[in-house]
Amino acid sequence: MHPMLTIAIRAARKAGNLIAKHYEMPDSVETSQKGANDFVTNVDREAEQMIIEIIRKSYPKHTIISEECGELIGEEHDMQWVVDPLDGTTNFVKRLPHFAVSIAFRIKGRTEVAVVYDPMRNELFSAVRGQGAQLNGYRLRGASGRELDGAILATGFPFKAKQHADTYIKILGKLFNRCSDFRRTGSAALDLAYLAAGRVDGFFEIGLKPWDFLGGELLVREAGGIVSDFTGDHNYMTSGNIVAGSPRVVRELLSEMRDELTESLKR
Ligand code: 2AM
Ligand code: CA
Ligand code: CA
Ligand code: CA
Repeated sequence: MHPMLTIAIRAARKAGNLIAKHYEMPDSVETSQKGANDFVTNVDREAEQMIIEIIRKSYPKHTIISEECGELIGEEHDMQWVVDPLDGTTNFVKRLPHFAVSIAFRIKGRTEVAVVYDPMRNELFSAVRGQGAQLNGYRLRGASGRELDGAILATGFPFKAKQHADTYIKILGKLFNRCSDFRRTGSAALDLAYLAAGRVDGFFEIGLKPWDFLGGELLVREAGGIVSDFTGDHNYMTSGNIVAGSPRVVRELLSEMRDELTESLKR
């Protein structure tokens, strides 16, 4: 097995088990607010520390970028771990059992290894660049087929960027005429993993952060799908605007969205 995959799986499972344990003991969860509609708990931070410790033990010189503690720059800046210790904190806090650990390993900005782990269902999604995506050891090819007509689309509402609410709702309305239905699960990492597994047929969201989507991005690509920004380009590392699905679904999504996109969302 790819050595970094071994570490990513070990870290994701260990953090996931901690999260699941706290889920069973709600009294142990302390929630605080980071911003409007944006929560963090002691469990996010503990899980993050566990992951950092496991990575550091094997690769002390690598750089780690993680949601709660930002960038820990190592001597080897080209070797980067991008970590979301708990994606779906709002679900976790509300005791809705749908959240995950996401870990991506990148060399010079190219993702080599990805793991998204759902500890409540014990589902481990993993991918190595060029070697395919897997769910608990079974090969995934979910993102390779399908068209927009009749598709199930996962999305996230721009809960933080509410200045984009009107644009977002217009896009939603247009897409609703084509697709069969939407899912809004509260975990972007799992949305992308589910796309790789064929549980949904497309995904789009405004203003995500690299730790939300880098793990899921490789899963989608290795399952036959593509990931793009709202202009059909690859600027989503800065914009965080993501469209994903089979090549056909992405093409059709982009063409439906084009007229509704405001200038600020094309950047
Ligand atoms: P987080 O739980 O790691 O913060 C996309 O919707 C992403 O936004 C989620 O993956 C989630 O990542 C984050 N998010 C933060 N607050 C949210 C909220 N109130 N509702 C949904 N997602 C939220
Ligand atoms: Ca968060
Ligand atoms: Ca997240
Ligand atoms: Ca998080």
